[in-house]
Amino acid sequence: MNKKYQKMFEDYEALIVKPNKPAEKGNGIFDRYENPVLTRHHAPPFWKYDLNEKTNPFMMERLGINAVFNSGAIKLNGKYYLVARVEGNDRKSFFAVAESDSPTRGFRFKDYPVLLPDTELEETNVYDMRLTEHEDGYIYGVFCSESKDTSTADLSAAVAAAGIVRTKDLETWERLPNLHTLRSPQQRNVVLHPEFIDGKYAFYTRPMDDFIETGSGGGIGFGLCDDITNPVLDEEIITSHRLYHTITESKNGAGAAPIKTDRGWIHIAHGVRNTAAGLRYVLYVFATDLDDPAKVIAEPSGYFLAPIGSERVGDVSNVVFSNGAIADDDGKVYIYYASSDTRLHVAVTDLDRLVDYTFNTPQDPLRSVDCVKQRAELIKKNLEIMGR
Ligand code: BGC
Ligand code: BMA
Repeated sequence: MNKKYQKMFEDYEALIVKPNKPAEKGNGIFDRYENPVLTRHHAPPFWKYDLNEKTNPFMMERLGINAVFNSGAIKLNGKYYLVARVEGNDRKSFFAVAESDSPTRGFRFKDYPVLLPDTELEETNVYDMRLTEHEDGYIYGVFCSESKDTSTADLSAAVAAAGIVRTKDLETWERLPNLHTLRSPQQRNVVLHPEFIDGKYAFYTRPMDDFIETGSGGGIGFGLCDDITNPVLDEEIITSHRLYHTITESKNGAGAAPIKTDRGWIHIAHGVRNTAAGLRYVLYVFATDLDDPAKVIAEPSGYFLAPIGSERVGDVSNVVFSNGAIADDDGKVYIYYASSDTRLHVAVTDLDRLVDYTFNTPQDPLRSVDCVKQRAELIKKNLEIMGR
């Protein structure tokens, strides 16, 4: 191989083995890690360059990679796997599996991206896969399957639906039909619940009237499906609602598959509000009842994790988004979140902290005047402790 390519491969290897450590200033709730776990530079050079000097004398990238971000996550046979959204310079996304022995560093993509069975002929783009290890024995991947909306003259009109694949080894993927929701024309952010509910498959949905606007869609939905090989949902009950003047005012959506704790199912979701500078995406947390995963039993006030510093800047700035988390055997919880649709980070917490955060953080009182009262109570108690 040409010398320049050798250097490129060395740099790539150095990036893959780069150490990572918690950033210094945590907030007690979680610790961010310093370096992203996946970036566009983690795409192997042989995905981008033609390594043949004759056909590529100038060593050009022939098929560039623009970004590596929103990733599903799972631990399997002692290894950590991310199924990332990889976006080419052509704006099309695809999925690729990265593997590591560590949850916070060392992720290396398999030689080939996932070659999805081409069963949805109108599908133009795919992204944001949520992985669920279901009690039926399969690992499911539910993702957004986007097609052009041909019913209008608007060139950018699109239809979002939930695509479904399943696998046992993250190598061979069986594609099932897209989820059909009888009452919602569009769907994004659909997640499969890991257990049967009343003997049925249960999905978290995000009903929406339009491609971008949720319209009458009131929040994160929940519905049951009899047959996963012919997936149809009728009723979608709203679990976590969108609310005026909160972090979920414009939209919200499920993130990683919910984490089971002895107090309830913990959901790491995203909330979106609109601003003069565009949509702002943050992560938030809520818990639902162990026996009735549609029933919200706790919802801490405000955001759990918001974009800070350099996370705020990227292709779609002011965004954090998560569609994968791993609850490890030692009680640690790794939350994989992407910033500004550009790169993927990890934050770590543990089940005890997550449960404490979820059940002991006050709720949003929804009005400034009550928020000040809430804070004044905290200050009063603290001043007593401080002897003032
Ligand atoms: C993009 C997504 C985005 C969605 C809604 C899609 O075309 O690929 O990243 O979330 O539009 O804005
Ligand atoms: C959404 C998602 C993400 C993306 C976010 C911000 O609707 O589905 O893919 O991270 O928008 O652009």
